[in-house]
Amino acid sequence: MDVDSDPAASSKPTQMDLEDQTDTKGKGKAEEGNGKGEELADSIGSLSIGPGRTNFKKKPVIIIVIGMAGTGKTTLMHRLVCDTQASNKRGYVVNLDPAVMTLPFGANIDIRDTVRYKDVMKEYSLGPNGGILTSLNLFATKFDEVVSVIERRAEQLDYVLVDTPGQIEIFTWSASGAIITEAFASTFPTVVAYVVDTPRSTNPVTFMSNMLYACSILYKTRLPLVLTFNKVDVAKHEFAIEESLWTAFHIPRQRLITGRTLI
Ligand SMILES: Nc1nc2c(ncn2[C@@H]2O[C@H](COP(=O)(O)OP(=O)(O)OP(=O)(O)O)[C@@H](O)[C@H]2O)c(=O)[nH]1
Ligand SMILES: [Mg+2]
Repeated sequence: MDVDSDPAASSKPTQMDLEDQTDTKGKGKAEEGNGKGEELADSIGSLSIGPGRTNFKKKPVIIIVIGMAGTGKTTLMHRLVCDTQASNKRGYVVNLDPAVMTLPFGANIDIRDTVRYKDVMKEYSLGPNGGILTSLNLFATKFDEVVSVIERRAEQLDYVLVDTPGQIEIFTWSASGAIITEAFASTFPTVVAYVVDTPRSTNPVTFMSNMLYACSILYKTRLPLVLTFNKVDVAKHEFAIEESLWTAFHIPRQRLITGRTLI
């Protein structure tokens, strides 16, 4: 019988045949893969990702100082300005209080340079609160210019400190307050520093009403909020950092900064 003509022998692949087949298949796949890999590398190369091509820009952190009348916002601002200078940080100061008589620090942007609060009161026959509100509304219409001034200097700045009027509701519940806060928050990392007058908050009722106000600002602005217990040289703040106090009222405790702002 002719061995070569054995159908079984011719159809059964030898070990070598199998290896050859695997090699050829593997090679085929590898070549195919290489082709795809090159294609992928080309398309990645065409994307504008690379060390020299990133367009991430350094942005300053905006700190908006908000608090009830007389809680010490301007004094805290002064301390923050001194602190940034002392620690070689580059700060930029914005005053949004049109009714303040004197500032203990130099403001880079001052609402009083644009809107004269007393003239606004006269022109629109308004009382003091209406005057502040209208001044802020007028200033808010030009706030994109303030943001672009800060944007132009963004690379050279670490912090932008913003003082707000004592009439807290004028800033937190008015359209202008929302426009200003959102304009900042949509362009820069923004934080609210809510100033608490510690001596005036030792009474539980006052304390809770103050904290609820802080919560309303937190939920309205949807920005990180730092509770800043001020005037602790007059009354200690320890009662306020009791964990049980916060959990009992289901109030989100963000971060507490405590310190004396008046030296
Ligand atoms: N003892 C003490 N007094 C302070 C402190 N901070 C501010 N004050 C005093 O509180 C008063 C009000 O301070 P401001 O900084 O003007 O308060 P404000 O919140 O800016 O006031 P408005 O802008 O009018 O709402 C001033 O007499 C300050 O000297 C503090 O840390 N300790
Ligand atoms: Mg002030």
